[in-house]
Amino acid sequence: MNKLLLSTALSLLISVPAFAAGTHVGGHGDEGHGDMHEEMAIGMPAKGEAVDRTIDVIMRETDDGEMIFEPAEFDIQKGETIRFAVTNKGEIEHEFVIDTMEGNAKHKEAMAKMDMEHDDPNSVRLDPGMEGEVIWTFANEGAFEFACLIPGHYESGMHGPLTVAPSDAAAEAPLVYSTGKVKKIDTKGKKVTIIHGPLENLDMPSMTMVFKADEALIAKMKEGQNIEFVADRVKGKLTVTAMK
Ligand SMILES: [Cu+2]
Repeated sequence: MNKLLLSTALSLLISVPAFAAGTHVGGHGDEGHGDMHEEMAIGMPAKGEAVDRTIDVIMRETDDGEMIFEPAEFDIQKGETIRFAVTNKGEIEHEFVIDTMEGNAKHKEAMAKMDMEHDDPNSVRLDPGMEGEVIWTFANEGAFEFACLIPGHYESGMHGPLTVAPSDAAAEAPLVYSTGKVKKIDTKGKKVTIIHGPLENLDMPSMTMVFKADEALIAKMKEGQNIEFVADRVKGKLTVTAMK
């Protein structure tokens, strides 16, 4: 019983410095986080020259009393910069806002108390017959929403899903493994010499070459070991980027 208590106390003691170290790492992370605040979860405003594609958006009322956006949904790829060319073809004022669902819900609540006219880069408000635009870079994957937050309009149908999917670029590059034998390891220089088979992704034949590799990968290698690895160009240098 006493032994058990003792070992519990010991493990608590041991876990304290580990926790402190974890907090420290978190502190460093926050420095990077500062930059993140400049963009919203849905992304950030962009300039015209960055536009990858334009989506025409129409806002209008229907004969049966609904208010709609056309199209009714958007599918976007992460990293795309979109120009929403918005036209109000209705008889009353409308707006086009893109945000998270929570962001729109909060904003809508505020608008219900007081009809504010916003001039945020993630929105455009248009009188009947007018045209406007929102140019936006979708930096994050996720399920977002576009809406008109003028009181009553959301409820009349003016909202729809905006889905940001992973980019094709990320999907179309599966890892290509090559085979090889580790000839020499230079831990200090973070280099490894590999007698390798063809590097198909780099269009290179079998030979013996020196690759850069990070410490974690080098720690997994032994001279004379047969390996399956991914070779790629990183900053112009042949690098081992993964290993089985
Ligand atoms: Cu509206």
